[in-house]
This record gives sequence, structure tokens and C-alpha cells, in this order.
Amino acid sequence: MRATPLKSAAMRGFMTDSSSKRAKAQHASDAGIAALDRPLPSGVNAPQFGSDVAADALRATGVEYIALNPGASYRGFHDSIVNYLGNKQPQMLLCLHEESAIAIAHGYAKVTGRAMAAAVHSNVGLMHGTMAIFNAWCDRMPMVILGATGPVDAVKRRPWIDWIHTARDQGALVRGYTKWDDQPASPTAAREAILRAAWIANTAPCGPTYVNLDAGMQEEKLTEPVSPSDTQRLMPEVVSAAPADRVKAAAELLRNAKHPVILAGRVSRDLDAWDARVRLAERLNARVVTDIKVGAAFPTFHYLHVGAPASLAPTPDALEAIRAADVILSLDWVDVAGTLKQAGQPSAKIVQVSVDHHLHNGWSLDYQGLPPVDVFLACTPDAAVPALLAALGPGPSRVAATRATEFPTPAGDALTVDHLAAALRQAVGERPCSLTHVSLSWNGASWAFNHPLDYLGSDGGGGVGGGPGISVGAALALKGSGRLPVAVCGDGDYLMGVTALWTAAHYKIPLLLLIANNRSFFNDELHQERVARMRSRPVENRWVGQRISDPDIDLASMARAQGAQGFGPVSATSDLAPTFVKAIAAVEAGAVAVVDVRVQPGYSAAMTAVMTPKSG
Ligand SMILES: Cc1ncc(C[n+]2csc(CCOP(=O)(O)OP(=O)(O)O)c2C)c(N)n1
Ligand SMILES: [Mg+2]
Repeated sequence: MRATPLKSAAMRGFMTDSSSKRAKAQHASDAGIAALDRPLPSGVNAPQFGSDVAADALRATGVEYIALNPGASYRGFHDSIVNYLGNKQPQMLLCLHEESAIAIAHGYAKVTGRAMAAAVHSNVGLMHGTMAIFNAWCDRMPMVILGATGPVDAVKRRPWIDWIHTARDQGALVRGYTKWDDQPASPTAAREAILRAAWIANTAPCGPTYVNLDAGMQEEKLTEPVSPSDTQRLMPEVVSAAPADRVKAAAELLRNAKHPVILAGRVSRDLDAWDARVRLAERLNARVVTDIKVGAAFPTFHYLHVGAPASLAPTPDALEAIRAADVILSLDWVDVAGTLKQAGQPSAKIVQVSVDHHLHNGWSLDYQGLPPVDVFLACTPDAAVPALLAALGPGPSRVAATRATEFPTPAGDALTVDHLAAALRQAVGERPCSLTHVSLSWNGASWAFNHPLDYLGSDGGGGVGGGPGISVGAALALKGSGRLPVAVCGDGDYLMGVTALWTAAHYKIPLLLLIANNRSFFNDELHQERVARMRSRPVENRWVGQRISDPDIDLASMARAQGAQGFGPVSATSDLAPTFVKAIAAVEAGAVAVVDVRVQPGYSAAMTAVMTPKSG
């Protein structure tokens, strides 16, 4: 699918009447990101330096933005974006840390399915960005990362600084978790490298790519005009499809199944594909399991959806359905082997739909265990589902049973994440809203997903600190759509990634960010509890080296200090909904709003059971 964000099929159904009114109001009150950071005209309209050619190539890929933190290693390229391209297509988004530059590109891709660019300074900038690159890699999200090195030609290096910022084979830093990297030696080679990087990043399975621009090459004056290039033909659309006989074999298995189960995993944000998945499940009368690690894949209160989207293991009722299945259809489920293990190795036939094997490598083991498969469809789920529907043909019409939308009832008076979710539901009301991130403490049962953009999935690689940046990037892509972007971040996550908020404030990207603030790296308290139990040592000590208190950090002030609106800390359940209402009003007026919610340490029962099993 080749489409520009907000115009693509992915966005069909994006706007409701009320959301489009809100979007228009928002646009009327702000001139848009394009009006910001305008450079003086430079009068340059033909490429003069190596980096001008690279900048032209980046524009040809169609990326809208380049999130960056600056550095001398790419001062030539920086100048080309500002003074040659006029800071548009792509426009720079200044970030305070490379990790947030990459995370912003990650969040943007989660919404649009398309790469945006990020630029990072030589080795040190790339080192700062690595965890976020790993997150995007594990999440199979496209992005084009431009990096740089001090001059490869030692004669051109300035003493000391260019030597410390030149490393041999810089791409080796990220090669284990990027799809492709290159260090082109000439402007024409740089052009080709950038086009290839965009093409590879945007081709399923998607992922980050890295192009390292030699400072010497960037600053080299062109001695002759660069030959023209048919850029679009160098990035051909790659259409994914499974062979007809494999589709037929899968359809036969599924048609004859008595208890089929669909594991709905890595799928796109496309609404047509969403509708097709629902039709397939209904045609097969298949139970559907979803996963909070990835974006919304199926209506969670559809009568065929079982359990709630979960992370470390499917909920007990979902595991029961998997155990009872005779045929399992995995739509690029993140960890088929692990899920089968958790279900006790059921004997069901397995149909696997995935192209993920194309990027499995020897460094990162994020590919998970090797699952047993009876029929393999080597294509994307979006391509497989319509093909399966066609092969199945019309089926018996079923009376759709209904399943009530029921959320967990928050227990007790002490404020928990379930109280936060209940108050958020109340404050959000009927607004279309995208959960851009959820905390580890979030209970997957507390939100209804009815549209592919209702939830965008996790950080991918479990790298804490990704939540704020990913949410800013998602909010950037959602800006003007009428959808309210809402992030729920743990306090540890927020504190590691908080400076991403400045980018949102500066570029006027509305976002609501709620902090599930348990004043702890609580996940690891549970790990210490488990170790203490296994060793018969005091579990009471689990908090030592984990609690973020004494002094408590004023999280709302950290937002205010960067130009966002800060609310809280909120400690009383009765204050939650009124505070959220105020924060949402601020976001609808164009602000970034952060609410510090003091929650009791604790995870959902399902998550706690997986993390601290009675047996260990
Ligand atoms: C970069 C990084 N550092 C450390 C960890 C280990 N870790 C996993 S969860 C977690 C705690 C996160 O704290 P917070 O975001 O406040 O969530 P909570 O568990 O308290 O709900 C930590 C430190 C990690 N996954 N990533
Ligand atoms: Mg915490």
C-alpha cells in the first residue's frame, strides 16, 4: 500500500462528524507545523554540494519530517535541509535527545504505516538513539535514519574532535536491529542509498534502515551536474501474496475446523483490513485472541473476541480457547511458539501468516521460538485475509451473539490504574481517541478497541523510556484528524523519555499524557519479590533500589517547564475525572497536557499471576 498519511486507506473512517468539526476548529486556531521554524530564503535552487544531493533524495522518498538532534558530523546535510530545501518536505523536528528523535519516528510510523526520517550525530548521537532503534525494530516499524561520521578521509579530519567522532563501520552499532545500512562514498551513491533505505524500510516486514553520510562527502562541492534519476522507479511497490495452492490448503483446514482460533497479531492500521478480519472470524466462527504488545487488531468486545488483550501471556480464558482449538490461524502473532508453550503445547494444526522470517538475523533473538506450522502463508495478514475469504466462499449466515462491553470495576478507595482508566473513559466520552501507549500496569480489559487506530501497541522492544517519544510521534501523525491522542506512561517510562514533550510543545502537537505514577520501577519490585520467594528471603524488601520517592518528583512541573500544561499530582479518585476533563479541554485547544496520577503500586491480576507465579 503506497499512500500518504492522512489520505491513505488506513485513515478511512478516521473522521466522525464531531471529530471532523473538532479537527477544523483545531486547524483554524493554528497555522500548522509548516509555519514554524521558517528559514530566510537562501536563493539556492540547484544542488551545489554532496549533501544537497542527499537532501534531494530524502525529499524524493516522500518523508514529511526529519526528527533530529544536531551535530557537526552532519552540518553539511543540516545546511542542505535548511538552505537548499527551505526546511520543508522534510521539515526538521528538533528533539532534545536522539532517543526521542527515533521514538517520534517510531510513533509516527505506528499511525501511518510509513517511514519518517530521523537524523543523529556521528557515533555518539547514534549511541544515544540505539535503544529506540531497537524498539522500532522489534515493533517492525519503518524509519529512515540518517547518520554521519567525521571525514572518512583522514587528511580532511580536524584534530581531535573529528577523530573521536569517526568510527570504522559505524553501522555495526545498529546492524543487529536494522534492516539495512550503508555508508555511501559519493553524492550519487548517497542518493541511491537513501532511496534504497526508504524502499527497504517501507517494505514488509518493515523496520529501521540507517545511512551514514561521510562528512567529507557531504561538504564536497559538486564539480559537475548530478545525472537525473527516476526516483519513483527505484522504490517499486512490493505487493505481498501467498501462492494459491497454499491459500487453498489453509482454507480447507479452516473450513473443516470445529474450534478454530485466530491469533490476531501484527496487522496494519487499515480499516478495510480490519473489516475483512471481522468477516473472516465470523465466516469461520473462530474465537479471536489479541495482544496488547501490538496495535488493535480486532474489536475487543466482538462476541468472538476472547479474553482481553494481554502482554506476557494470553488471559486464562484465551489460553483455554487455544487449548481447545483444532486449527489455529496466526496472523503474524508475535510469539506463536511461546503462546503454544503457555497453552501446554496443544495439538491444533497451525496456519502461520507472516513474512517476518525475512528479517531474522544472528544478533537479535526477538524472532522468538520456532513454531510448528502445517500451512505457511508467506505474506502479510492484510493480503492473506481477503485471499482466505475468497477461497472459503460464502458460508452459513450466523446470528451474531452480542457481548456486553464490560470493564473491570475498580476495587477499594485507594487510587489504582483501574480507577484511572474508569475516569478516563468517563472524561473521554464518545470522542474518537487513540491510545498511543499504555503503562505496564495498564489492564487490557479496561478499554474497548473498535477501530485499528484505537490502540497503537507497545514500545516493541521493552525499552523503558519509549512511551513519551512514541506518543509524540503518534500525536504528530494524528494531528488534525480529530482523534484525541492519549498516552498512559509509567513514571519510570515518563522520567526516561520526558524531554520528548518539548518537541510536542514547540511544534504545537496536541497530546494528553497520563502518568500512572506508582513512584517506583514497580515491574522490578515484582521480580525482587519472586526472587525473595524462591530464596525464602523477606519479600518486604522488594522496594529497595526500586522506589522513586524521597524526594517525590514533581512530574507535572517537568511538563510545565517544557511548555506543556501540567496537572496534579492527583491522589483522590474523585479528582480524577474532573482533572482529565480540564486536561482534555487543554489538548483540544492545542496544548500538550500531562496529568500526574498517584496510583497504588500494583499490576492487573493476570499480569501479577504471570510475573509472580505461586510455584516460584
Ligand atoms: C531501558 C530499560 N531499562 C530498564 C528496564 C527494566 N525495566 C522493565 S520495566 C521497568 C520499570 C518501569 O517503571 P515504570 O515505567 O514506572 O512502570 P511500572 O512498572 O512502575 O508500572 C524497568 C526498570 C527496561 N526494560 N528498559
Ligand atoms: Mg512506576
